[in-house]
Amino acid sequence: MLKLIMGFLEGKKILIVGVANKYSIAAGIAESMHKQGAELILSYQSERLKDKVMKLGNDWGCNTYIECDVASDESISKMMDIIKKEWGFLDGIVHAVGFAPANELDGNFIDASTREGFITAHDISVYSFTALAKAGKSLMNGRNASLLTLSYLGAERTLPNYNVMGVAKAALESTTRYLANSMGENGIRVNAISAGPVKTLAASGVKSFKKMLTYNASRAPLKRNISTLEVGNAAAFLCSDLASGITGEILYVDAGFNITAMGDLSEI
Ligand code: NAD
Ligand code: 0WE
Repeated sequence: MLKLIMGFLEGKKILIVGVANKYSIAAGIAESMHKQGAELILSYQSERLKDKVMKLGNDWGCNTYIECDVASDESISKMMDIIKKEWGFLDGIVHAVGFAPANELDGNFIDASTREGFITAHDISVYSFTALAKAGKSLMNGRNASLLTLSYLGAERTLPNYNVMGVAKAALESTTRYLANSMGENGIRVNAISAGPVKTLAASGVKSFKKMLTYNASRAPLKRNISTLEVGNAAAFLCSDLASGITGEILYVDAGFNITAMGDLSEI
């Protein structure tokens, strides 16, 4: 018997925001979505990243690349205009963007926190998700489209140095629920993945990041860290019609770390 093998994202057109290099979580997502048959458009933050992102995108069959600074409504709106011309519609948006000034992520929360840092972190890491949803809504209307963002356990628990990013991720998870409720009537689903720590550009320069990876791997039920492709596979599922009943959900891809409280006692 002839069996046709089709990816579960066949026919879906998806915008991915947040590829910087091959280590980016967004790159793992692009790779998995491409394998499942999605057509992708990649945006990049600035000219400086253009060549690198275009080289990567080549392997995922991309032929449209758009510069977009998510801090600017004008930049987002120009991007959506290009997508409208190129595709006419959109079946999904992946938001894999986060930023706080480096000095906010170093030291005791109260000492490191500033009003300016709070505003920047929330603008780039939280509001930008709503901004993309708002600007992309008309392109996604009535298509069983889906939005996805990336969160981290620091939204719910404190950990060293994550500081204002934890506060921003809590707001991002809440934003996921409000967007899900707001866009449900348009058939648009909105979800988040809470990923375990991965050594990406955003993690480089973070004090003791290697120690955090070791800590997580030793305590997680799976006794290891996760890969960007594992995040990508969950992202592909959530943005596909296989997840048609799921919205407003925060899905952990963290080797189970979040369910533990005491790990094992072998080191004590
Ligand atoms: P990354 O550095 O590869 O990706 C961050 C991206 O944000 C980059 O592509 C950067 O260009 C983009 N960006 C920053 N400011 C922007 C702006 N103004 N306009 C447009 N783009 C902008 O790092 P990553 O770890 O892949 O981060 C992706 C997402 O995953 C972030 O939301 C991060 O908080 C989240 N996350 C990361 C980890 C981890 O351990 N690496 C764990 C859980 C969640
Ligand atoms: O969400 C993230 C990355 C957040 C991030 C990291 C940086 C470092 C460089 C946002 N903005 C910046 N700005 C910079 O200038 N993660 C989940 C990875 C991460 O970052 C941490 C972590 C973990 C985990 C920062 C401190 C402590 C733990």
